[in-house]
Amino acid sequence: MTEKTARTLTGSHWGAGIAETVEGRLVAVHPHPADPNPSEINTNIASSLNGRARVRRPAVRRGWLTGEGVRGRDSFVEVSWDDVLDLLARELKRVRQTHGNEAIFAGSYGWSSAGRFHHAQSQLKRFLNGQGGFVRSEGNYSYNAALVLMPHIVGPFRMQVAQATRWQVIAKHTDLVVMFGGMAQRNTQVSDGGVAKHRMVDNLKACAEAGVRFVNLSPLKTDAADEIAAEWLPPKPGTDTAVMMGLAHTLLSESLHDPDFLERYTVGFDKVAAYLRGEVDGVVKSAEWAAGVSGVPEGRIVALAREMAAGRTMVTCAAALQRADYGEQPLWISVTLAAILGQIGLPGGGYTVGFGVNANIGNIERPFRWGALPQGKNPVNDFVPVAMISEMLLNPGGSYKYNGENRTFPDIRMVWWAGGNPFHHHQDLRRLHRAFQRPDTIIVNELNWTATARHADIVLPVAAAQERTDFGGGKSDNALVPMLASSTPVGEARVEFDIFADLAGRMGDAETFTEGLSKDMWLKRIWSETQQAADAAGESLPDWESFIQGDIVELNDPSPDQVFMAEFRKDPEANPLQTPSGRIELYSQRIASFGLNDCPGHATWFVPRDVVAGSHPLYLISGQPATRLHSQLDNGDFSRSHKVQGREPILIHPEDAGERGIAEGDVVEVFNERGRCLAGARITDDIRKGCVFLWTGAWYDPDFNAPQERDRHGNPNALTHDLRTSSLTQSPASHSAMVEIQRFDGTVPPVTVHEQPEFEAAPRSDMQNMARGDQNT
Ligand SMILES: Nc1nc2c(c(=O)[nH]1)N[C@H]1C(S)=C(S)[C@@H](COP(=O)(O)OP(=O)(O)OC[C@H]3O[C@@H](n4cnc5c(=O)[nH]c(N)nc54)[C@H](O)[C@@H]3O)O[C@H]1N2
Ligand SMILES: Nc1nc2c(c(=O)[nH]1)N[C@H]1C(S)=C(S)[C@@H](COP(=O)(O)OP(=O)(O)OC[C@H]3O[C@@H](n4cnc5c(=O)[nH]c(N)nc54)[C@H](O)[C@@H]3O)O[C@H]1N2
Ligand SMILES: [Mo]
Repeated sequence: MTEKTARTLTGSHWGAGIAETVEGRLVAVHPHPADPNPSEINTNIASSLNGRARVRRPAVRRGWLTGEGVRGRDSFVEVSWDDVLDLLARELKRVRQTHGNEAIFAGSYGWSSAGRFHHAQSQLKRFLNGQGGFVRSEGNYSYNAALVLMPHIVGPFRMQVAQATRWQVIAKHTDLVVMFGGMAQRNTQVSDGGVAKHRMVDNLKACAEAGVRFVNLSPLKTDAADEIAAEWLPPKPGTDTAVMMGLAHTLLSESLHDPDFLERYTVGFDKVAAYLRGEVDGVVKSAEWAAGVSGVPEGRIVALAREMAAGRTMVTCAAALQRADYGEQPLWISVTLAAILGQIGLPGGGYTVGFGVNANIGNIERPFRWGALPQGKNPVNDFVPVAMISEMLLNPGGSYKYNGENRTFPDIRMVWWAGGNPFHHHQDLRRLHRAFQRPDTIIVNELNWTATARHADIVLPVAAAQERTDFGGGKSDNALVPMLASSTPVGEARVEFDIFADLAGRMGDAETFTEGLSKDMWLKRIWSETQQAADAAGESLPDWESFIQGDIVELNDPSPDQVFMAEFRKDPEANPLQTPSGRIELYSQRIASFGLNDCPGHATWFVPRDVVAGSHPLYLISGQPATRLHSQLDNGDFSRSHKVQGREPILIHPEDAGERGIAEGDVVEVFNERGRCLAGARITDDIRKGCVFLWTGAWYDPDFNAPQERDRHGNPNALTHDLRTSSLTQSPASHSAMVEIQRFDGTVPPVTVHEQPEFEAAPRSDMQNMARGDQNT
């Protein structure tokens, strides 16, 4: 190593790493030596951080200055920080005075970067809370149906995740794990806030060595890790509820159910049983019926039901299943099926929603709460369910249902996003593009010129995690990670704290935001809160200076032998669930009382809406990418090395490809009534015939001159629908889209979104006439 080379620790949602800089420029992030299975996602960072797409200077949309143009298509004008903050302060004052804080939407959903202090949403929300508040969003894209449904039938979902049965318990006690939606190894690279040690593969290996058998019910074979040699039974997407009903019906008709468990721990079983027997809708939910619906052979469903009853069985359900039409149902029937088996609360038995959804669930937990930047109190009481963003912007004052309430959409004039990428994460992006034309002003804090930044009026360039000092701690991890700045911000990018401190000053009161503390003082304060929490938990942490200059601090595992719902099983009267009855609600009187026809009072089978419409033949699944976190680092070397002719890969079954004359490595066009995109063909029999699999997260790159504004890059949300799971939970339903696919024989256009947008020089007078957003209404 030369003197000009430095190595510092860095942290991220996908793991800690060693950042290597040469003369202050980040050149690589290497694996941390303590991590048994480090994620390769780190190898994207250096190339992405120094990539051509970085936002280098504050920028204003040209059309916003002139009162013309279309968001997402216009060019930008680069301006100075002083000018942009003056202009922003004027516009914020105008919106507040004219429309009130209820007209500001800063739900700002997104994963942002790890770090307890520089967390983008916390910074934005703290700033706006000090300015009179904003309309927030409720829930997440990951498991929203579970967040809203589960409290009615079992209890708070986040608690269920934190209390998941540990893998070492499963290795010891379980005979069979039946995995609906598999347990994708690629997804266990990631955990919100960080994961110091990737433990999942080793824990799965231990299970396989202990003789635990796995069945993978998923359209993608590789949703089960090689190590567990799972049996692959691919159902048609969206039919898991039917398969589980077929299993449940078999258990009942062969008297393999557990009447004592159902009697003591659940309510409403009689209603479910009547439904399964066909007494409600005339359809018997037999194995034969389930086979017809799902394509899983009848004989295998019957045999599997018997195998499940014969030993200790864990039923698992991937979060993906509830990110689909009627996504509440696979959750409810998973609980119902496990209750019928009667093993809930026993070591290694019952059900789990969330194994494989991140690195830590079932592997490790946080021993105490880490300190964090306080967000303050939001004076505005209004919210929208997270996936209703387009709906809200397109229907100000419109009414909608949510969790049994009738609610009204706010009239939003200003949208502010920091640390999320709606033009990656939301469904039906052409609709979102129309919705984004509505507000007066859209502000986006970004690292890169993503499609979201390109849809903004004001773009603020922010520093990346490696360009600021912070510390990381996963929400479900047992380690704290020093994150020492390894390079200076690219261009004129600034850390969010400095941006909001300056802006708060322009609004007349910097202190409400800063409390008179510098960044350094804030870090020490948050660390000292963390130290106090450690003390209370009987742990001790080093002082800030030794910690930040040192290595990862690993703490005790608080619950290595945890068994989900063990206390409830031991004594349901003393430890009731937080449901209306205190028991597992296989039938929910409360949900039934809402009178919703898309989510009645017990688990119910529904045919996905695109299947009913019948307009396109192939199921589109858009799971999480192995090579990055959602859209983050899409322009990094590792992510790009997996693209096909620069397009996102799409997995196609050989017979589906053959019927369409598509060969490996071809550029293909994927389309339906909502939109179209290009992608790169990867032909494999790991995917169920009749399904195609396009990874999420390729930066959306619409060609406004092409049919249906074709996305040149391969973002599946060009094709997904923007209907929610149901009117109970209003959750995103991205996994329920049908498409057609064809070879693309035209001239393959270059992907432009990894480059800078178009800039224009602005006459200075435009800047002085700013804050004329009213003309945009
Ligand atoms: N079709 C389909 N769509 C899906 C899904 C699917 O399965 N299929 N999955 C859904 C799920 S589960 C999720 S969680 C969402 C994820 O959606 P998002 O969380 O929105 O996706 P990310 O790519 O993580 O976006 C984070 C953005 O924050 C920026 N960023 C990073 N650090 C900072 C920072 O410090 N400050 C600021 N201001 N910005 C920063 C990054 O550049 C990036 O653009 O996608 C959802 N969308
Ligand atoms: N590397 C990496 N890891 C990640 C993320 C990432 O972006 N990159 N994102 C993280 C986040 S925010 C989340 S929420 C989790 C998401 O975790 P999940 O929701 O579990 O992940 P997905 O990849 O959407 O889906 C898992 C699998 O479900 C299968 N599947 C889809 N639809 C159906 C269906 O109808 N039936 C059945 N049986 N199977 C189906 C697909 O084959 C897919 O591979 O992953 C996390 N982990
Ligand atoms: Mo997620």
